[in-house]
Amino acid sequence: MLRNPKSLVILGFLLATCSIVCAQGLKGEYFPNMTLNGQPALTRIEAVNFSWGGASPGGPVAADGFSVRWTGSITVPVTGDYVFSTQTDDGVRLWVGPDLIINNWSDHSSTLNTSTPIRLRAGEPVGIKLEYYENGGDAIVQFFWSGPGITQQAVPESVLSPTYKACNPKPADGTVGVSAPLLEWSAGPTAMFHNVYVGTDPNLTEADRWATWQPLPLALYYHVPGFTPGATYYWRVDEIEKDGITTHTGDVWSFVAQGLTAYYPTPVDTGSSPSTEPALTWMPGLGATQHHVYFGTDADAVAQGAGTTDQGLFALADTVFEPGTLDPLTTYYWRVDQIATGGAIMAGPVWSFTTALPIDGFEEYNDDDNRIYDAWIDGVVNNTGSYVGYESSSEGTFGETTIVHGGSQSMPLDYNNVDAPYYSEAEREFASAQDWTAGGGTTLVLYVRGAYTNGPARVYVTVEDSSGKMATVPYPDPGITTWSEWAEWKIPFAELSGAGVNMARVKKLYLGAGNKANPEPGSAGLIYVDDICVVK
Ligand SMILES: [Ca+2]
Ligand SMILES: [Ca+2]
Ligand SMILES: [Ca+2]
Repeated sequence: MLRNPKSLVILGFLLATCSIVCAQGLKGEYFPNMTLNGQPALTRIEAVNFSWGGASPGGPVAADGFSVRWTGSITVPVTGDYVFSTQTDDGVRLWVGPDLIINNWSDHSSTLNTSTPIRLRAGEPVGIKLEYYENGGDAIVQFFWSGPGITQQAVPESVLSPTYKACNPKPADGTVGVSAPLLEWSAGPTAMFHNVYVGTDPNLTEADRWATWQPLPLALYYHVPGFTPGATYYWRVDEIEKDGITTHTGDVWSFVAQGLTAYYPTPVDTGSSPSTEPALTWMPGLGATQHHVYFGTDADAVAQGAGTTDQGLFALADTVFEPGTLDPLTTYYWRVDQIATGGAIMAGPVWSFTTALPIDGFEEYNDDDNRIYDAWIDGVVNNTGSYVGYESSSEGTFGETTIVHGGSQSMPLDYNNVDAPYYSEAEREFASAQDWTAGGGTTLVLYVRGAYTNGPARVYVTVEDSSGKMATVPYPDPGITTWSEWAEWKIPFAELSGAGVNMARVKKLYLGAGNKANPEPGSAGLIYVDDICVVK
């Protein structure tokens, strides 16, 4: 078990350094209409200095009939009077703090609008909201300032901040092997106070609050004695404005403290391996010189270091063990002992994982006789909005070779629901019916990843059995297409067999975006799929 960090004592050192500013620019949200309505089709961080002409501003946004809202704050370098102006085609309105200082919300050709002077104080962030729409023809939006020593020019991203949240965590989010128990971050631009939460569960609660109402400067440090070696910690900093009420809840960050013995196994302990050819990895603990690995299907034999489980010694830099091809839906046990200077052995804990029944890990596809789009039929053949693989091959495949969940390939699946038939799907038919229940399989698992430039879309899986019975399961959150990280998607067989599909006779698998039963115009984008498998 992990130690409850509440029991740790905070020595509590908070040091001021120079004012490190969080990610720079404003947050731009692009809407596929002229009224800033609904979900943004595109979100990005940027300064506002665009002359798009007759072109689209990017991503799925059309060249005409869109609107944008930029939000965040500005921090001026010198106290004084500042004048803001906008050059736009078409409509614009600008707020600085609570005040609407430019308002020309109408169709017009490129026009300069200028505010009256506003007194701003150095180092004190002020909220910015800039709204804009483009009707037709050319599109221009530029955000200028002038002030003490500054002639009229585009407001640079260095004085803009898109967020009020804490940022720049150190250790960086996801760092493994943290040995110095020091937490650092940069404050949000309007923060006066900070609530700090640290725990071993990602769902941080009030019980995990370490510090309250810390009136701190912009760059912050917490010194924390004695992390539990090898444990994963989650932390979050909530920023509170000077009214003491307005709170900007931070993102949850994590890190793994360095272990005293081998630690941080992958697959995670008691987890699963989507592949039956896994690479087992670990991190060396403090003072390791080499490792001794044990592996097998008998937990007791691994715990005792029986000869049948002995995989020999591994050099310090060689923290990978590849056991070869394993049986599907089988639990394996392994142990990594650490050998210290002088030969002392520090036995590791016995870890376990269970293999899945792989359905498609996309590893076998090439650019010759086994092309990914020949296995996964796309819109070129089925006339939906899908496109599987890339236009041209690289590294011997039309698949994706950088953004992968497992192995060295995943499937890029382009969807375009802007045009009829307003849904996009790829389909794979198995040569013979597959028994997904063999060996005790109960759940279909796949991994899906999007990108922030994508439009939101309902992603779905359809399974069809050998008698033509089909069932469709959508991912619960249409935002999944906009997440730039892998989402694990588990579909219990009951959701499919409940609709009459015989999971012992699976003939076809479909992956799609949109709603085939009730198609409506939607967005476009590119998602990745990997490690489709069945688990117990
Ligand atoms: Ca226009
Ligand atoms: Ca236009
Ligand atoms: Ca793969």
